[in-house]
Amino acid sequence: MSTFLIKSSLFSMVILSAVTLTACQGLNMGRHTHAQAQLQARSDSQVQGQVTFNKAKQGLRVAINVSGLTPDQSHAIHVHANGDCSAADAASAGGHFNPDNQVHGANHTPTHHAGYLPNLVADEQGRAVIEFWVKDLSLDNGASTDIKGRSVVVHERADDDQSQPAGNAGKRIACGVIKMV
Ligand SMILES: [Cu+2]
Repeated sequence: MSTFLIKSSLFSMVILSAVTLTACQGLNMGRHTHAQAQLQARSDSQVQGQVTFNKAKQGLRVAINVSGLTPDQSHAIHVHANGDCSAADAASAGGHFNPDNQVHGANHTPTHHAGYLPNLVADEQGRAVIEFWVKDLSLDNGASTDIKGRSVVVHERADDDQSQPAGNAGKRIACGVIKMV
C-alpha cells in the first residue's frame, strides 16, 4: 500500500511539472530565455518604458519601447555596469558595461563597449519603438557578456559614437535594472 502511494505521488509530480512546463512555454517563459529592464524616469524626466532581451542564435534580440523622450530627437541608450538605478540622476548605474575594456565607439567602428546600443530616434510624440540584434551581450550564467543584474540607461542626447568615455550623451533620463522574467 505504501509503495503504491509513493509511486502515485511521484506520478502526480511528473504530471504537474509537465503541465507547468507546457504552460510556461505557451507564454514563452519556459527556458529562462529572456530578461527585461523596466525603465523609470531620472533627472526629472518623464521617460518610461521597457527593454526586453531575448536569447538569439548569436547574442540577443533587443526590443525597446520608450515614451516621454524629446520629440524628433535622438537619445543614447546603453547597458551600464551596475544594476543600481537608485540615484536621482542614475549615477549609481556606473559606467558603460565594458567587460573587454574597449575604447568607446559604435557598432560600426573598430572598437566599442559591449554595452553600446544604437541611438533611439524619438518620433513627434517622443516615442521610440525598435528591435535589433546584438552579438556582444548574453544572458549566459557566468559569461563575461552576461547582462543580468546590470542596467539600461537612456540619455538626454544622442551618443556621438566617439567622445570618451561615454559619447557626450549628457544626463541620464531613465534607468532600469535588467532582470530575468
Ligand atoms: Cu549610457
